[in-house]
Amino acid sequence: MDTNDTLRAVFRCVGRSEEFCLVPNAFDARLFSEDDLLEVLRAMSSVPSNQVKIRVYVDGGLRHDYEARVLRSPPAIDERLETWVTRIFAGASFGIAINSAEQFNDALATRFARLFARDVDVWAQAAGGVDMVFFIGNYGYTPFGIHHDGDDSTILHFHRGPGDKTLMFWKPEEFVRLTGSRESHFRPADLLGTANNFRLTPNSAFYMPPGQYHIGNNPDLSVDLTLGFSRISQSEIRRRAATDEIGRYLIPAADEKKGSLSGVVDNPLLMEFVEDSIEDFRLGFLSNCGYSTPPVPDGLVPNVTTADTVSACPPFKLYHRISSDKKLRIFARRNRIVVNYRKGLQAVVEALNREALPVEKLLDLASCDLHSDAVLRFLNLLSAHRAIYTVRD
Ligand SMILES: O=C(O)CCC(=O)C(=O)O
Ligand SMILES: [Fe+2]
Repeated sequence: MDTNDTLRAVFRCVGRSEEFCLVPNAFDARLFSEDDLLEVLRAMSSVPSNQVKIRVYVDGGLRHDYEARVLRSPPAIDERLETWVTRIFAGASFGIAINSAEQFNDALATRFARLFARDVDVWAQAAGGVDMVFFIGNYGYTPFGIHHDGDDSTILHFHRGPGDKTLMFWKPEEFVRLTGSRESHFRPADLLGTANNFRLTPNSAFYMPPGQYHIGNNPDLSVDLTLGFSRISQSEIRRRAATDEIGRYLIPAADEKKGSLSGVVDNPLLMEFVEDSIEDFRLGFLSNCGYSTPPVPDGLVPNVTTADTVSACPPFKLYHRISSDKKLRIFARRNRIVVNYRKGLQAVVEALNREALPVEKLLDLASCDLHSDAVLRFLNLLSAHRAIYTVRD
């Protein structure tokens, strides 16, 4: 078996296996290296801070001042992780957790998506979103204690090192018997002898089935990437789809969260609206292989010209549908573009999914009902959202 087959076998556990699966030496730097994390840290520092989900712990405590420091002083272009860590934390024990990291390194997100796109039915197993999370540090025990991530959340670890990580697990009944509670437990030393332990050496892949209490232990500096697949119920899908849709029309006050819609919808018109929203939600989700967040746009400077050849970015595909109001709705990396129906534009979208094509050819395909400037603008929009790229020979 080559490396990719081994890794794909680990992904095939998602939604199918109740057993742990630890594979030492499962991958190498071509899949994921320290450089990928450095890229995430740099990209994070250049987006609005409300788009970043980061927690920074120093000597076991959550520290917003260090969070600001991490975001303000990312690694320089040629700075190594260890040097950066020393610059920021000056030898203190620290931990950084970064959620939704997929948006900050598209090459990395694509490499992982290639591994799970074929084997995980993301709509069935992860409609709650695929979340890429980094755990970085020499924090010892996970600073948020022995915890449970919900019965519907399946997590895979890709442990890069250089330090080892031990992950410790307790069945829920056992945990409650030992601690007298279902709450997180912050004194792991009390329970050490009772855990089921797995040691993740550098480059191990690990599948942890849903539902168990757990904690990590990193005595030495290590970098760990996890992918979480979260299942949600049909009613939760409905609620999220409708909330997403309504949210597009709401301008929340600065101190307010997104609008929310809960409960069963019993108004037929609203129900139709919700069903429509679910279809948009589903296609948007599939266009990003399930990842929760779209990639950070690649600047908005047009770069596709009539001299180029362009391609979709496999395994990501463009999705589209024609709604009852005769709009063409195009889904690209979890962005949505809605335009009046044009046969020519539909032909372009379908062609992009099939093969790499010269832009000239795409302009030809659309020429029945679209001006070439409009097609070029459309291609540049897709390119800015990383849904197509220019093929260089
Ligand atoms: O690596 C850690 O410290 C914690 C990992 C964890 O809680 C998880 O993957 O769900
Ligand atoms: Fe966890």
